[in-house]
Amino acid sequence: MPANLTQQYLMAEERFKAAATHDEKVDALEEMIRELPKHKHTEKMFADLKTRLAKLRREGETKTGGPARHSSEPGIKKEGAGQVVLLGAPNAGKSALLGAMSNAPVEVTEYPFTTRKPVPGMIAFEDVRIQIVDTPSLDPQFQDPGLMPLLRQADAAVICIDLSATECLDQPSWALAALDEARIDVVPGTVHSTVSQAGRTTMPGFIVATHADHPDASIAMEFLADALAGRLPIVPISTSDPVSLKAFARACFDLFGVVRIYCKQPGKEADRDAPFLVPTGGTVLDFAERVHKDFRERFDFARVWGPGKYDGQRVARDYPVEDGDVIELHVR
Ligand SMILES: Nc1nc2c(ncn2[C@@H]2O[C@H](COP(=O)(O)OP(=O)(O)OP(=O)(O)O)[C@@H](O)[C@H]2O)c(=O)[nH]1
Ligand SMILES: [Mg+2]
Repeated sequence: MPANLTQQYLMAEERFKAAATHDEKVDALEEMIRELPKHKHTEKMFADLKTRLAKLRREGETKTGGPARHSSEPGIKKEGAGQVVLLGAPNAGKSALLGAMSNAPVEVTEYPFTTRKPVPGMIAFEDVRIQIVDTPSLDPQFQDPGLMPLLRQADAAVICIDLSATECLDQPSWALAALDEARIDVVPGTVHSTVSQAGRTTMPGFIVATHADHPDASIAMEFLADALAGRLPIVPISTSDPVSLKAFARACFDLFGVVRIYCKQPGKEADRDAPFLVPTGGTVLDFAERVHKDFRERFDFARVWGPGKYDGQRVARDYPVEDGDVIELHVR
């Protein structure tokens, strides 16, 4: 069966042949990859095009002594409770996930290499906003030079794996290998992102398994769990399943290791709009300090409302706070 190349593909190919500069060649080749009909008979062509693109991008890098173009600039300004960078193979569903949960101007297509620069967006977990950054794909043959620097300054990483992809079981190992090469360890739990003396970054994260609505997704999930052997938790999502998206938002929030505390002024209702975030295991004094920098010094006592407490219970400075507590501060 012929490859049945489309007019758009052939035009991109003409553009590639006529390209005079390196950037024009990369642009045209990226378009050829996007426009190539994807089926069994074009698999080899697809692989060849990707190899050519990787080679061209490497050449661009050596000539200019740095990333030629489309590189992710590190340092997206952080907003909300924390910043989570979404990483993953071309077409894994990174942009679709952020698009389903926010107003971020992501581009979603059925073709690989669609996202060319990082796009931040704000998602909600209940009353907390979390910043998610969509990124250009992590490709085994080519890595955007700005991607790992961008990741290093984030609070957490989420690796996107497509449960409907034939190579879904290989995706985690090469994503983790690319991270290892960049001296980044993504670990389960709520560790805060740190850099060791040897220059290795450790940050919390998990795997988000997309396309959970695919007919073979549950069996793929079982194999994926076996392949990961508990190294990272897996959160399955489908962009069409709001319950799974909510679970994703909670999993992101849980990475930050914080609890939500609501401030109440004497004689008034608690301010439920904007909780203060206090590290898990923190005390009333840690909360007081977040309300006002002088309150650590001026703290007298506090009253607490929350599950399992007497309403308005009087507590001292070392009282451990819990998620959802309402606290009224009394200062000298
Ligand atoms: N059915 C289904 N389709 C999905 C899901 N997530 C993503 N897709 C589809 O998968 C395709 C690729 O999604 P993208 O979000 O563009 O993938 P990406 O990882 O951003 O791809 P690049 O930017 O090229 O790296 C699109 O056709 C999406 O509509 C999902 O949960 N279920
Ligand atoms: Mg994308």
